[in-house]
Amino acid sequence: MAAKKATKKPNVSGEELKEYYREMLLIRRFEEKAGQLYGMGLIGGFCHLYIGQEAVVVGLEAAAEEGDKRLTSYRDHGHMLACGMDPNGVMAELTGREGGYSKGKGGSMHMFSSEKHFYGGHGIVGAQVPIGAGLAFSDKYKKNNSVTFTYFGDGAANQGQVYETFNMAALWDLPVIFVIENNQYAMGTAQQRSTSSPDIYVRGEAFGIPGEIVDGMDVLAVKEAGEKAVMHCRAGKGPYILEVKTYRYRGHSMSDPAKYRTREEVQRVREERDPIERVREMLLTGKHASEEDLKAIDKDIKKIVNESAEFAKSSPEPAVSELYTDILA
Ligand SMILES: Cc1ncc(C[n+]2csc(CCOP(=O)(O)OP(=O)(O)O)c2C)c(N)n1
Ligand SMILES: [Mg+2]
Repeated sequence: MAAKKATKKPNVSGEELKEYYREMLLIRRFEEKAGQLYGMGLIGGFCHLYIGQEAVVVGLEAAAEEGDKRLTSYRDHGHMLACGMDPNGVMAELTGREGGYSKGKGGSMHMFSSEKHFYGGHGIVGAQVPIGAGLAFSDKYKKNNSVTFTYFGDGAANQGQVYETFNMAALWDLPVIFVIENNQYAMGTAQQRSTSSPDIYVRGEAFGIPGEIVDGMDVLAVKEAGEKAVMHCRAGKGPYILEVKTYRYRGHSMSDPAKYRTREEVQRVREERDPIERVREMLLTGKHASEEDLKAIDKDIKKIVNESAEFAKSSPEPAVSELYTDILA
């Protein structure tokens, strides 16, 4: 049973590092923009931001190959952008417009892309976990060597259906990577108030599922752990658990009063562990990029994000007739 922390850095080129910087920055700026649009009343309903956790999904996507699948909870915009979904379609969905991925009828928590193998977007805590094992079952059945990244939170890890899924996934050696995005809080409840052990991945031991802890603020550590997990799954050895220790900077959702933690706690993580700053430093000190290069990337990202907001605002609301389409009765 592997129980070691992933510390060794994988070798990546300056170009790859720059790409991870770009992808993490896209998620952060996109979500900051979504936060603004929410404040302006252009986004309604639930909206859960991923800011702070960017290295998790970017690192794991770097370990994925075409055909691999992914699905997650309601905190899902980062996953969509990282797997290559179009920022315009995501922003238009957030604002409930026709040009959105679910034609404006799903909103933040309910977007899908079969083209990018993104299976949601799930508002019910833990609901995506058995679905992820189901997708992995289909891949195993078809013998296509794909893996499914099934993301869920520390809070979701206390759901019963997670353990029913662990059992089946282990029993049938399903190619599924369970990614526990441990951001230390489930809404306003700190992990130590809800969870019996400081590490969650150890629960896999009861089912014979190996796992490990990963520093989720370090995109390279995440990528390396992801590659190991992917290799395990593709070799037909069954599921793997990655417990990625991360942190969300924003509230649980846009309506979070944030009374359960201090500002200083958040500020400390931002200053000492920020995943984007970390890569920025590496790029500069390793001379893979100059300040000018990084400014050009920032500018490019800003343009993409602004365009997505413009696209969203100019896309019409869904027609009334759409109320009766895509409905399962
Ligand atoms: C079955 C169910 N119970 C409760 C809720 C309300 N709820 C929404 S998010 C959440 C916390 C989940 O926390 P975690 O799994 O750590 O994910 P995070 O929000 O930190 O990403 C709860 C209890 C829900 N949506 N579904
Ligand atoms: Mg959490």
